[in-house]
Amino acid sequence: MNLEDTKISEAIINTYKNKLEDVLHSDVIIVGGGPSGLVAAGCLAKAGVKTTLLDRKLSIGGGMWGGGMMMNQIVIQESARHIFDELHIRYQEYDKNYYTADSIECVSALTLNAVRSGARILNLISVEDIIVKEKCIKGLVINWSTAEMSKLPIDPLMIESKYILDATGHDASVVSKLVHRLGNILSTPDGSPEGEKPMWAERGEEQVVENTREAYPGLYVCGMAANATFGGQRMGPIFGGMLLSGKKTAREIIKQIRA
Ligand code: 48F
Repeated sequence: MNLEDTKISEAIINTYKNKLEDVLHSDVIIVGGGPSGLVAAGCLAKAGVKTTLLDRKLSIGGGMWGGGMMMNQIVIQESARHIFDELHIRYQEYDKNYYTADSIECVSALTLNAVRSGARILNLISVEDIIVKEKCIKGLVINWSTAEMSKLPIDPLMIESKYILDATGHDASVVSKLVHRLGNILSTPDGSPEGEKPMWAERGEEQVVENTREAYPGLYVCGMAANATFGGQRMGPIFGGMLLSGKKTAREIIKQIRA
């Protein structure tokens, strides 16, 4: 069988172009493919919501790959075990309320679930700015991550969405861009990001779910970005709260879309 070099290029260029064109208009754009963003993507897409997930890195998975201090095991607690069961992720009971799982299996399963549920995932794309009209976030300004890294003066492209989900982890990078552009306009007590608080796993795990909500019209926060925005403790390599936060935000956005 013949294999033409340029046919391979043509296949990639044409099919990627279709993907990119398809993400011009989404119901929800999730920025960040860590555990919370991936769970949200899976739930939203499964519910028939047109979902796009962007991540600036080559690999999706955020901080989950490295477990704790590069030991690729993670811990979850009882309240999140049902999510592992739903996604057929294997785990072991270490002690009462402590379950361990292989972080590589977790990221792979969360990613496959999101993609197979119908979420469009684009890696190597960075969000560099936001589109705000009539006091509501309407979309994002994106660029190749390589353009961001090279610091070359390359103009970006724009994509639209009904809702944006900041799942960018500790940086809460969409929230920070919003505040950078428009000042302290968040739904926090003084309108500014409240910032992450020190390590306290038990509190942080509860707060990450409580703090998962709308931070500005059209902009939701989940995962560590929720604790960075609404002020929650950090919790390290326990991931139940991240998974529950992803589920909660998907539920809330679906409710809004269907209202
Ligand atoms: O940090 P990250 O894994 O987010 P998360 O879902 O989970 C946090 C945990 O991993 C861990 C923890 C658990 O106890 O504390 O930290 O809150 O993933 C965030 C993803 O967002 C991407 C980044 O590459 C990472 O994969 N990201 C960040 N800023 C941008 C971005 C941006 N401006 N554009 C695109 N992607």
